[in-house]
Amino acid sequence: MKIFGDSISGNCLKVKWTADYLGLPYEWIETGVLNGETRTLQFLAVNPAGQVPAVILDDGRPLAQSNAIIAHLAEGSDLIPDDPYDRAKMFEWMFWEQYSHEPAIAVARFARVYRGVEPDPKIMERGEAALRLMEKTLHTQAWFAGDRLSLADVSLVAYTRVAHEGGFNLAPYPGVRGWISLLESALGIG
Ligand SMILES: N[C@@H](CCC(=O)N[C@@H](CS)C(=O)NCC(=O)O)C(=O)O
Repeated sequence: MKIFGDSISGNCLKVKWTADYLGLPYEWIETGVLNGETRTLQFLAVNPAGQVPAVILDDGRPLAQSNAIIAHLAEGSDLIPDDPYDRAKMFEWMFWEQYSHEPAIAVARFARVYRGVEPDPKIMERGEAALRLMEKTLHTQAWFAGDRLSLADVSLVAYTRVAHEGGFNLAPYPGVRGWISLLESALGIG
């Protein structure tokens, strides 16, 4: 498998961490979002949307969208709960991550770290709301879906662990900080 990714991107790291956790062999092809490498004709043939991550599977078929890729890689593994309700909860959090978490927390980080500008205050409010919901959830459970590590955690931790780079203070979220440490050891990262 070939993974096209930019190492600065949490969406791309989700794919790397999932492949590493599952022991899947791959070739990482560093594809920069800041230097136009996602817009070359060669890369657009892999993902016409011009975004990383994208993979070319062993049989030659391409796949994009971080959460779709990790769902495919983890098919049949312990990263996807067997129980249908827990599995649906996993997807619930992964869809929420893409609509209500990543567009605030990753976008704030991109603005501050890579564009050198202060994020829109509305983005910061949205990010705080996402962190509050995660904190509340983690008061009553250790993992986001079921009773063990799943793709919901992998997906959510990617940008949560670097939320401070976007200007979010994680001090008021002890549950989130504890969960990040748990994830970092479970995935062997950080
Ligand atoms: N929803 C997509 C987001 C992909 C995305 O926005 N990728 C960014 C890097 S994190 C990118 O490739 N940006 C370059 C561009 O849009 O030109 C996913 O989860 O994979």
